[in-house]
Formats: sequence, C-alpha cells, structure tokens
Amino acid sequence: MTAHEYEFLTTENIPDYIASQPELARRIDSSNIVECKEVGDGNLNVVFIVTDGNGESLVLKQSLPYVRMTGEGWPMTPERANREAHALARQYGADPVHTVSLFKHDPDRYVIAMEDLSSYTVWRTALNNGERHEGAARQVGEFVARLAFATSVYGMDRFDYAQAVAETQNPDLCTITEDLVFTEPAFDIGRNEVLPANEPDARALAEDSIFVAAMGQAKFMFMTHAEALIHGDLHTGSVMVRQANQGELASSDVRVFDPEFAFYGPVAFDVGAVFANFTFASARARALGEDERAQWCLDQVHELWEGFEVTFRELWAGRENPTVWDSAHCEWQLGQWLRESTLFASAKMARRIVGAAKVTDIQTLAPAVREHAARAVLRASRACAAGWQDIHASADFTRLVGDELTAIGTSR
Ligand code: SR1
Ligand code: MG
Repeated sequence: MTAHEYEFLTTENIPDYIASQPELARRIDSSNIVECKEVGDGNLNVVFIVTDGNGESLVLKQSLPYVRMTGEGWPMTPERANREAHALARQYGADPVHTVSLFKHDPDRYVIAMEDLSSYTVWRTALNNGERHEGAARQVGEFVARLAFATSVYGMDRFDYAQAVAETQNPDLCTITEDLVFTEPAFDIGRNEVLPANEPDARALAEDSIFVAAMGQAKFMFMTHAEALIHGDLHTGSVMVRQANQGELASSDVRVFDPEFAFYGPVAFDVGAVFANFTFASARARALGEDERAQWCLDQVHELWEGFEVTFRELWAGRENPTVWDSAHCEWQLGQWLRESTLFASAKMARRIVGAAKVTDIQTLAPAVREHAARAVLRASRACAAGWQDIHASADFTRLVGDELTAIGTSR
C-alpha cells in the first residue's frame, strides 16, 4: 500500500485481480494466465499485456501516484487514470474506428483495461524503423476533426458543452504541459539537457525574445481556450499503426490511445503536436542520409492537415447553429487552427530537444549526427515561433521547417 492506499499491479497479483473483476474475468481465464508482461514505455504509468491459455489477451494500465520516468520524487495524481477512461469513452463516441476499446475502468485501483493492440506497432517505433504507413496521417487528421467537432459548441448543445468542460478539468496533467512544453524550454529549472555541442543552440533558443513571446501566447491559449475535448498528448507514441489488408491500395489501420492529458483545450494543440513529431521523424531521416524519406515524413503534415480539414468541412453541415456560423466562419476557423498548429508545433519541437522528456527519433541517433538534427529542429522551432501568423497553407509550414532541416544534409 502507498499513501494513496491502493495496491499496485504486479505480474504476481494480476491473475487474482482479473478474477476479482467480473468484466475482465469474462474476457480472459484468470486461472490459466500463460503470460503477463510489463510493456510500459511511456513516462508515467505501468502497462501489462496479459494472455491466457486460449490466446485471449487484454491490456491493464495502472497509474502510479508519481511520475514513472523520475520515480517517487515527482508525485503525480493517479486520478489521471480516471481522466483517461473518460476521454477514451468520449473519443470512442466521436470516432470508434480510431480509438482503442476500453473494457473496464477501476477508479479504486486507478486501472483501465483495454483491448490488446499487439498486432499494431507504436507509430514512432514504425517511423524510426523506416516504415511508411500510408494513410495513417490522414486518419489521425480525421480523428482530431471528429473529436473537435463532436465535443465543441459546433457539434453539441451548449449546456452539454458547459457540463463537459466542467467534468473534464485536468489541472495536474495540464500543469506538466504548461511547465515542460511552454515554460521550461526557455526557462530551465534544472530539468533541461542537451549534448554539449547543442548548448549554444539551447542558449540561443532561450535568448530568442520572439520565441519566448510566442510561448507566452501559446501557453495562454492552452490554458484558456476551452474549444473542444483534446487528446492533450498526441505524439507518434500515442498512435498505433498496422498495415491494413485492402487489396492493392496501400492503407493502414490506425488507433489513438493514451489520452490521460485530455481536457477542454485548443484543437490546434493536438494538430501541432503531430506536426512536430513529423518534424522529428524527418530530421532523423535527414540525419541518416535518407533525404527522400525525410521529404515523405514532412509530407505527412499535408496528409494530416487534409484529413483534418476535409473531415471538419464534412461535419460542418451538421453544426448546432448555422446562422452566424456559416461557411465563411468554417474557413476562418480552419485558417486560424492551421496558424495555431504551427505555434504549438514550435513549442513541441523545442521541448523534445531541450526539455526533460525526449523522443527516440532524435535520442537514438549517434551524437555526431544527433547534434545536427537537434540544432535543425531548434531552428525550425524558432522559425515557426517567428512565422506562425503568416501560415496560410500546410505547404507554408513544410517550407518553413524543411528549409531548416535541409541544413542537416549539408553538415553530413
Ligand atoms: C512528466 S511526463 C513527461 C511527458 O510525458 C508525457 O508523454 C507528456 O508528453 C509529458 O509532457
Ligand atoms: Mg503518454
């Protein structure tokens, strides 16, 4: 037991735990568990895949009362499991095809049980391995659009919206984002770390008054723009991909998971997060000398944005109030979100290079090339911070970022 008075899951006690939960005991034979492995690779929680002798399996994810990445020195509310369960249910309602299925939520032990997606690969891993999952970016764009529409005042009754905003407050996890994503890249409190060769780049970022001003704007938007229920941590490690079997058409199955950071926030925060992650994947490819692949990774920005805007326009026909919210408003909103996505992408790029929680796309590069990739991403971040208000098409974003990433090639 901990100060929070709940028992942590272990490979030893999981069979008894499943036996005690009728919704789970129906799905898997707790008396015949043949494999139980801890597979959590995130920064916060423990995750087990449990399999019985009949080949039935499920995933158990438990929130600890602290941040797994650092240990007990960084306490963190386990209530995040409850936030995640709620968000999964809402995301399933908006887009069941792209959401992992929730089997059971146990608010006493802060456990959520979900379908096992072992036949899928974490998208970041797939990208790091050089895989191309065609159509995946478009589907993530569709997912963000469906969630945004269904949970905003465009797609729901305003009283229901007010209640939803109140029910989805997630200040503990939002504070992590406010600190790590918007503040600390420029104002280090001792958690930042870069290669010695990148120290001048990190200093230049922190001394860039345009970047700092942009982060102030981004942080304010994040904390106050309760536009829709957002995933809140939509990086390529929060998406699973699998090659779909659809004849000759290259296509992918896509599932979004891990929405423990979900709250009512700016829609562009989710879009921008994925833009930044395509930037990391592109920088990695460029650093490895795979220039054509680097372009493909960056082109996923267009794919995602097109999936998002096409889907949002389709949903627009069913909006709640078509009087003042006419088609001109829809186009204004999309343009606004594209610009804000660039601003949030800027924040996300910088935090993953200098901040506490990094990404394997960059970290697994040998230091001699990582230095150049990290520098280019920081320059791309600063370019986005300076130019976000002038972005009018996804091509403007890829041009801005692509210009900085090509420098990696010249340094090889
Ligand atoms: C302390 S948690 C660090 C990061 O991990 C999560 O994935 C979020 O991105 C968070 O910022
Ligand atoms: Mg996560």
